[in-house]
Amino acid sequence: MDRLSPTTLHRLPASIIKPDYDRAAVATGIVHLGLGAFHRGHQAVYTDGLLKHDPRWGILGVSLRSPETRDALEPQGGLYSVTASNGEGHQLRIIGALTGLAVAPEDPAGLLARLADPAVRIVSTTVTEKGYSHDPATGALRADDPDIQHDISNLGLPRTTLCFIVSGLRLRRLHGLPPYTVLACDNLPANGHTLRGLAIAFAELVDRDLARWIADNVRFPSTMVDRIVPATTDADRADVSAAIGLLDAWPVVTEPFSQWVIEDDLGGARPAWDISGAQFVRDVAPFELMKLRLLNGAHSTLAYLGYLMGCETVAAAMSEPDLAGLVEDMMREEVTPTLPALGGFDVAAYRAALLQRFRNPALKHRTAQIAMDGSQKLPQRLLGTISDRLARDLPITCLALAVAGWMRYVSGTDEQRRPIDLRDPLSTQLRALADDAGPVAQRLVPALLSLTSVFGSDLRRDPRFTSAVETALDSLFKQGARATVAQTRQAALS
Ligand code: CS2
Repeated sequence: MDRLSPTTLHRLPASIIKPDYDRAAVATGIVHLGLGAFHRGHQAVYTDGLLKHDPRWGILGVSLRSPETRDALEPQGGLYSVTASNGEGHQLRIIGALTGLAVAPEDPAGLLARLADPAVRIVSTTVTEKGYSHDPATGALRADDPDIQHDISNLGLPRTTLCFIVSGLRLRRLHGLPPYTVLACDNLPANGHTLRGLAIAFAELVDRDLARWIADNVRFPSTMVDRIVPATTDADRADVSAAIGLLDAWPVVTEPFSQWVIEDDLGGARPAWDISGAQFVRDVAPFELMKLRLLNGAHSTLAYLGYLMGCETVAAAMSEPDLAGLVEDMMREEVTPTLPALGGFDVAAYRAALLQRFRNPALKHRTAQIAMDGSQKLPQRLLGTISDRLARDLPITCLALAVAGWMRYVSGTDEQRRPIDLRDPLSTQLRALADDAGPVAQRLVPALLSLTSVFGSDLRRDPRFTSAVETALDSLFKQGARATVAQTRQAALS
């Protein structure tokens, strides 16, 4: 089968949406760090819709680790397909926004040179929670991280996102160029603000003047990003290639829904992404909180408890009535009351839409994929909601079970005693704590709560929290996830 590429593009059926602009005339105005499926199914799609009107914003897509995506997309001239499907129908679109592909570790100095290109006005990131080299509970830089330590003395050969951003800015300052705007697109609260603090903290370790220059001159708007984009599977490759009659080695399969809310603080470098449906707003915080606590909080709950119940995907977890009911109750009763009012926004409709999105049978979104990196996700997805509720002395029954679900998951084996493939930057520590405590809630809960980078120091001292999590984990160990979910749901309702 021939490859999808600029020379075969014309062969595609008319029903497939194709780039409606002259790709040869597109300049590279954005360097994007973290070229995963999410970026290609989200920001790159918004940018693709804009290039006809403004060709300054092509994207150099950078992988920070593996060459896989570059190797797959280079022979395709950067083209790939995005399939948006709700299980009943689907729409296929070819995205042409990637003007270049790079693999950072292969040539870090070359990437820095690109960052110093005056045509580049935005550097955006989807590097996942762990890519920020920070303590998720406090937002503080992990200055002792080995890669950060390496970067402090090798500014010209960065390994970390923070060093690429800061070293790129340093070069621009040296060359008398204006800085770029840094656009964080990860699921972190106040992502832009957080990244700004981390970039300045990193810069302070190497050059205080540079740190001040960054603080005074560089914009770091926050954004709320939302689209469910599971990792691409071999089945996706085969299905998409059959549908388009050309081989697409790295397609994106996603849902029709997409949302991007951007803090309107991009300075002069402001691509008109609103043409493609993005919203520019003064304050992103309420949107972020709503999305992180409702969508991502529910996602992680479905991931841990669903995995333990033997569900491979989110859609399968949603077909378990008690689990779907528990998540719905949690969103309505426990999460929603902690959210600030968003004038005129219908939260009940948003929740209903989320449940529908989770049920999308076209998405093979693996519970194990969402379960990854829990130590970096829990604080903003579940623990913040819990702290807010405890401050108002409100019950946390479902939320505590979700946290216990994570603890059961990191204990290392599933209910059939099969090993769980634990992927987490703290996996060594988690495994050691779990091995030491054994499958005993009264030991494992305090052991895991000692991780202050995840739990901070207040929650572990709050008996309302510790006893709720202990009770839930004890039941998960003794009765299993299915019975615990059913009983917790009954208890929460009564
Ligand atoms: C998911 C998110 O993998 C995960 O942890 O919860 O990637 C989720 O699909 C997106 O945030 C949806 O916008």
